[in-house]
Amino acid sequence: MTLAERVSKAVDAAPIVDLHTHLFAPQFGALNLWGVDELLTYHYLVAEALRAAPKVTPEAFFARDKAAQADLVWEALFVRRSPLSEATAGVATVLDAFGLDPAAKDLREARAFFARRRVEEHVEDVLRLAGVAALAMTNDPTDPAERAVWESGAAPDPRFHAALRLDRLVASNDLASELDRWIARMRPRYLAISVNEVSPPPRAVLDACRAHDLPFAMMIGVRRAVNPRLGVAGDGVSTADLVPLERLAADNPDVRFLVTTLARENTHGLCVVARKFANVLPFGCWWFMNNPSLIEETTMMRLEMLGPTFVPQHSDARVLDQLIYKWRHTRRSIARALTRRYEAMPVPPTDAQIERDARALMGGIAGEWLGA
Ligand code: FIX
Ligand code: ZN
Repeated sequence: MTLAERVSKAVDAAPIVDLHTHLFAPQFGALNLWGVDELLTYHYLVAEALRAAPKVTPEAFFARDKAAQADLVWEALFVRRSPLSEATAGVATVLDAFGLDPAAKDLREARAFFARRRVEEHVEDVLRLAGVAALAMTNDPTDPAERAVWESGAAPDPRFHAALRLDRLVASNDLASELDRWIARMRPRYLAISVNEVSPPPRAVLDACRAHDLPFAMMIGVRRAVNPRLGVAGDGVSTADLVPLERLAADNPDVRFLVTTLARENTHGLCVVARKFANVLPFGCWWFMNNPSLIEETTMMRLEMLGPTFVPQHSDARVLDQLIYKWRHTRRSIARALTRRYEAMPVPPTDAQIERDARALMGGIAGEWLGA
């Protein structure tokens, strides 16, 4: 076997711990999204379809029901064009994994296939096909539908860990007691927020992290509603100043920070911050960074600057089936980056070394931070 083949084999076999998704355990009922209509109405694809079919206004698109939206996306991005973008290639990978034709002229066969699936068996099959052992959800108690599930006392599937999302909760009048209450109810593995610029979080957040020994995740660089007509597909990116992150890490050495940045231009700066502060863990290639070319480049850079002490990727999946493509595609990019670094070693790595590194990068380090 060549070095590249040995690395691919180890990366393919390593169990994934997915540090950030928007998935819900089956106990959350209709919040657990799966199937071809959900796949095709993913906001990444909505943005691409409205670009490819500019005569359809966003308002006209969102006025259609979900199946009609999916039909339009299929026609614009898969029938009239080849699925070359990463989001479209992902749908093709998922359909192919289920033995469906990614070049079909309509969605009849795919819809019939998903209609026959039972949710419990589907969850098992997707996790197995994706090689995912555990994942983190995004749990926002200000969302009425989600809140109702937590308040009913539901216990999620133990592979789906809670992550308490603060984007809206931070506006609470009595944040400290809201945090206590939701930490007790959800038992989250970390607290999280996505921001445009880094600014110090409210004191109650850092206090809660300390009191409960929970990491604080910051997702930096999103500019919300750059084009509000597109809804969740309308968010953009800007480069952030990482000096406030250095201060935060320096001032709070007893708090662990999980950090990802959305701008490619921030990737290098975040590696430098992480070299200075062991309490900062760079994770994932987020959203506009989740492209094979950028994952390979980013993983190479992180390996060169940090060694295997970071989490190369998270899926950010919103639809269960996306786990299959997001992780299949990512594995290829990570294996390529790892192979290139091994090629730089004067003595080739043993199989045991390759396996150890692959396991740490794909799930070991994320699992330690998640306590999974
Ligand atoms: O803030 C986030 O967690 C983002 O990932 C989402 O807001 C975004 O819509 C998304 O799904 C990106 O992948
Ligand atoms: Zn996300």
